[in-house]
Amino acid sequence: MEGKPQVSITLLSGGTGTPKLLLGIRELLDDNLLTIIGNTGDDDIFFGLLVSPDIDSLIYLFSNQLNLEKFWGVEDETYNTLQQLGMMKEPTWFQLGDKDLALHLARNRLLSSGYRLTEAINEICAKLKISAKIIPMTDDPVKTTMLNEKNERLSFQEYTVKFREKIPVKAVHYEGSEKAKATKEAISAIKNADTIILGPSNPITSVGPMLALPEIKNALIKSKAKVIAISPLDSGKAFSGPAVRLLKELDFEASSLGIANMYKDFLDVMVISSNDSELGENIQNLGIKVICTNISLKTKTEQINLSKVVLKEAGIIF
Ligand code: FO1
Repeated sequence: MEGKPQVSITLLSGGTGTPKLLLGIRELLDDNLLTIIGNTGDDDIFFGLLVSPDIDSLIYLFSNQLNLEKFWGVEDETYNTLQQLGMMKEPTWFQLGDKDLALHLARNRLLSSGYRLTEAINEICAKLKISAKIIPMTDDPVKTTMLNEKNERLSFQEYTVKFREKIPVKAVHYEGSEKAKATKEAISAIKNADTIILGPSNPITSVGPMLALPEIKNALIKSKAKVIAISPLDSGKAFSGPAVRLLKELDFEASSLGIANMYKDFLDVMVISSNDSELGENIQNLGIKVICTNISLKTKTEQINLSKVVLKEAGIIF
């Protein structure tokens, strides 16, 4: 696109918050300038097929198919397969749509023929003519699990979808993260970025699994790029999802300051809500520059305006 700047931007993304920001960024920059490292801690196997919700939402977003009401799955979806499965008394609590299943089948075929997860996703993106780079944080299995009061470990999807985030959580584990290696693609995306953006994603369930991979955290610490995070909290409330509840249950401060503390080893700039401006001084005392603005991403105008704030701070637009 003419007149749009040429830089290299790497984002770390979960499933809903960062994709909303990306809708704004896409209005300002070419997709081919963007590399997105996606969380795979939410991944799960259903009917033998790997489902990778955060990566899949990015694939749907960049191929202009994302359901923008739910921010997961494909628009104009149907559920015939699920209905048939229900008739056979198979579990149907996780709503796999017919169109969505096609992605899981395609990925399964590639994985079965020896592709790494990164390569399978790359191949699917190429076929869908996606010019942004979508990279999983690891090719190895890492599973975010929630420990309930009976000391049972629930998968992230069981916690979120089956139990609607309604059960108390004693601990969150990123199972497999001790052994998993970050992908070389993810590390080089961090190393080669001019700007790194942590979108307004849940620090425990979206960013947490990525930071649990020591190579990713160390690459962020060593990076010479400006690292900018957008808070997912406004006045102590999350725009979506269980961030506040989980932060409190796990004894973190459920505020933008609490999140700044979690990211302080590598963060240069934090964008927080104007409603939270009183937290600014304490965040600055952590060595992090603070920008106060409207961080709501409900409307297209808000998505573009917040993207402008971030890209201006990065020196990418003026
Ligand atoms: N979220 C739901 O609340 N209910 C569902 O049935 C559901 C199905 C689903 C299928 C595929 C997919 O990629 C995502 C899906 N999600 C569903 C969203 C998902 O649970 C979470 O929103 C993400 O993991 C969080 O990023």
